[in-house]
Amino acid sequence: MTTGSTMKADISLIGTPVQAGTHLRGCAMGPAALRTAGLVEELEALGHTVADLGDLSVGAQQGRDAEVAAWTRAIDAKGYEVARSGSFPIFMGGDHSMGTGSINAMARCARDEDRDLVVLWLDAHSDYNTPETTPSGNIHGMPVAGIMGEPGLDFLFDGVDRVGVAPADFHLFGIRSVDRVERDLLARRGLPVMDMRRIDEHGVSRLIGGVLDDVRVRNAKLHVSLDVDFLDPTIAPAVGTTVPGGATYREAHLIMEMLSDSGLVTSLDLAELNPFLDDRGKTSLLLVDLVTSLFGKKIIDRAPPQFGAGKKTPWTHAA
Ligand SMILES: [Mn+2]
Repeated sequence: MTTGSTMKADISLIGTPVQAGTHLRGCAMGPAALRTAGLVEELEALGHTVADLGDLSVGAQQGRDAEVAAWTRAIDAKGYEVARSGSFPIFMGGDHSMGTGSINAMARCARDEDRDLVVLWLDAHSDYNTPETTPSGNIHGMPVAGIMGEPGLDFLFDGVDRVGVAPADFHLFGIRSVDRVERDLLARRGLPVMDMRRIDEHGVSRLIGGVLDDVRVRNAKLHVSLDVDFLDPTIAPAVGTTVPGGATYREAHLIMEMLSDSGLVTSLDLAELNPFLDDRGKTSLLLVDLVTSLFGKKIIDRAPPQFGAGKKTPWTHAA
């Protein structure tokens, strides 16, 4: 099942309230906030079938690393089961360490179908630190490095049938905060980095269009991983790692509408929503809005305003 403007999707919501990957509490409330903001109802209003599978849980674990690893196992197992059944999984986080599990699940599905998995990682950060290089020590800054097999992160895949993603198929989009060591590693490994300067220079439409063309030609699966901090903090304050200069409301919706029109997306992460930091639910509501765009809702789905003959139009100056 993929997205598409006219296609009616079978969608499964999987709550992944992991917050062991960050030092800040609140991400565990992410799935509840998305439900409160009406995610199920809005998707159903578009004609889709939605099954809310509730939240996964991992129980008590010995320490932070073991806890994140347990989440990866749980998310990988459930995501794989859901996607193999033909449903479209929306993983509701939870901090971004959730991506190790969801992406591994989708990479396994792709392998089963003899296809490749392409990832669109929408984020202010490249999340390419390792336990050696990390300034913060937080695992939510490491999932991409883990997926790419960087040293010190194998523990994340403990007990998981691990399937990699080719570096050239992992598109980092919206990046504007990268540590020095990360930058060198990214360049050496060859991950495509579409930072904010490239987005300013070329525009969202051309860059996303390029990724979609590639996915289409290769009949690959496409996983979208949306970190709240991809968005500008003025429209999306509910995240512990805000960076100024993020995607605007219009850019974010354009991306979602292009993804929707393409019909190529096969799974989605909503990561890093921290409702504790929100302003009257505005970030949760925006995320729900963006998801509905991805599933076919048009911002402008009404006829343009009509103006009578001889009447002033907004673009005429004084007659
Ligand atoms: Mn992230």
